[in-house]
Amino acid sequence: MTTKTFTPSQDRAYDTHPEKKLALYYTVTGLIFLLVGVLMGPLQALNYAGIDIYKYMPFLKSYYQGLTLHGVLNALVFTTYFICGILLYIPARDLKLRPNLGFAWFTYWLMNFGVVLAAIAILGNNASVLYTFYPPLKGSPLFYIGAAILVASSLLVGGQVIYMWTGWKKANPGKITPVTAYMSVATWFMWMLASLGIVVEVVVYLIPWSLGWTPAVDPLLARTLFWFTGHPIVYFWLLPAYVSWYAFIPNQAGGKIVSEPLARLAFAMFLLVSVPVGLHHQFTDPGISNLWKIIHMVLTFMVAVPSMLTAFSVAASMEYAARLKGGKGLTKWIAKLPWNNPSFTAQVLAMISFIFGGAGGIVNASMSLDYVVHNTAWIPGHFHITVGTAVTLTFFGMTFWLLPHLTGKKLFNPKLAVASAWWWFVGMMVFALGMHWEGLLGIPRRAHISALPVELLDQYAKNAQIPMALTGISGMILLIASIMYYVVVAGTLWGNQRDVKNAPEIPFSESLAPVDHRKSVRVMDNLWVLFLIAFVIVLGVYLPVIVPMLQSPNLVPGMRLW
Ligand code: HAS
Ligand code: HEM
Ligand code: CU
Repeated sequence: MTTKTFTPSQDRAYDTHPEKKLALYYTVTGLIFLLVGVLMGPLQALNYAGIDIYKYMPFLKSYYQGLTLHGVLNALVFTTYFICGILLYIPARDLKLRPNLGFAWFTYWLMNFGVVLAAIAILGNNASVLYTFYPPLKGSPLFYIGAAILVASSLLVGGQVIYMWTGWKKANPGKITPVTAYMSVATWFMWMLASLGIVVEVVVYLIPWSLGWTPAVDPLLARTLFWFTGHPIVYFWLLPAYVSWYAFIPNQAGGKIVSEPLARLAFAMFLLVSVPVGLHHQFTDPGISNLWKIIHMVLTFMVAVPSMLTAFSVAASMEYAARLKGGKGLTKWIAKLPWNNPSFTAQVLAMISFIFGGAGGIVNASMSLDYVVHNTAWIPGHFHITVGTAVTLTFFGMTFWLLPHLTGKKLFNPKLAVASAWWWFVGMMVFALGMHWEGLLGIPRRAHISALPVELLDQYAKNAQIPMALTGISGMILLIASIMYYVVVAGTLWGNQRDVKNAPEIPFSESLAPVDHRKSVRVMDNLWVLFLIAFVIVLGVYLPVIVPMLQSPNLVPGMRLW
């Protein structure tokens, strides 16, 4: 008789669901890149307080090398890894399907390869082109090739999710896609369409140009293709956070999704109108007709609508949960929410930051107001309470259940986790106040102002002492918040024993009412059709902008300013 030997507990954590390990690798790799990117942040915040410490940083050749690392690692690399981790794993579990693991690991390693190429270029100071890499700034080809591979890998992950979902539809004729899978698949469809611009920009123009195969590029065309993707990419970051707010927060609060059709509608709308709005980043660019700028502006206001739906719907789900627990009054019920749950708290703080981030976005979208704030410190103020908090802090909140769920290890020090969320939230709100204010006083973004000659810096500082001080202080608060958060992550991953049986499950929420019989829900389930309509809208608003650029190109050779 043979006795069954127990494998080390380490292996058993992934026995039932080997895709957990994949999700863990994707998300933790993303967090590691974020750590490097985030460490640049306080240096930049001090710059905006007029304090220059770059001379003490021998590993950074310039402010712009650090800023490229910060923007690329945080906004492009961290987000993509994290999203590929969760938006492959979560819909697969919702559909009760297993991804093709061989293929999924291939996409993970491919992504690593791409990021290493880009990192070699940036760390070698050969691609200090910032995360928008506008030509005629010309970086090493490794940077563009790496970026292309990063995007391509994410598309392969999305392709796998859409493929799984299509298989599920075939196997379940007449059934409605479960809501969490629906939201995830819609997000991937949106990204498939959104990424077209950057793929064409990089593959057709920038790679051949950086390799010296073509002598020049058209900066306006490149910028237009960039923002074709560059706006909807913000929804590629935001929608996974919305998945969590709609699908998990009601459960975490102790309630249900109050309106599932509304959740589906929000995602259907994002699929339709996220992309045809990119010109709101180019209001000041010459060479584009005002008519098309105005059309993109109006569509931008439309794409704010599903976010407003989300605000009311998610708040209602939380209120429902709180009232179930006896919460009363106009606002008193808020106290009944589980504020000691770090995952919940981080995400609700993220939502609150987004009320201000969204309001600022509407200001930016209004053409005449954008002229006041464009290219000033206001803009980084705006996006640190959107991507830097609404999204990042939501992802932090998700890790507080996800890492225990994936590894079977208890969350390390939940009180510290709650504190890290509050410190991040407060730090970013102070940061946003300082930066928006500096922007209104005319202080430019992307400016190494702390290295200016004293007389010039004094001119800025004369009016802006308070906001500059706020920005500097916020950088220190955020440094502390980051340390706290990473202690929790490291403590969870390396400091605890596994207890797989008691690990938390995915907090899928139930719906308050069944929705399958609803006609609107059935119509919205045709994501391929929505995708095709979105494609037609995009052609309609982009061809008239891009065709004239192709007809009269303004070609410029590259330059290296660093
Ligand atoms: Fe933006 C620039 C317009 C949303 C990110 N944006 C940027 C840049 C980034 C960025 C990175 O029109 C800089 C790019 C660069 O480097 O040049 N943005 C908008 C608009 C929205 C918007 C209209 N942005 C985002 C999101 C981002 C993001 C989301 C990242 C994730 N943005 C602009 C424009 C520019 C711009 C111009 C160019 C400016 C220039 O001059 O360069 C909208 O989508 C916003 C809609 C959002 C709302 C808020 C809804 C609120 C919710 C929270 C509810 C709270 C609850 C809590 C439930 C209407 C959903 C309740 C709590 C309880 C306790 C009960
Ligand atoms: C830019 C600080 C975290 C994304 C900046 C700037 C500052 C800053 C001061 C403006 C630099 C300039 O315009 O010259 C910080 C601090 C952070 C932090 C103190 C927290 C410790 C994040 C996070 C994200 C992010 C979490 C996204 C996930 C960006 C991006 C830029 C930027 C995309 C624009 C870079 C560019 O203009 O090329 N950050 N940041 N930051 N930050 Fe952050
Ligand atoms: Cu935008």
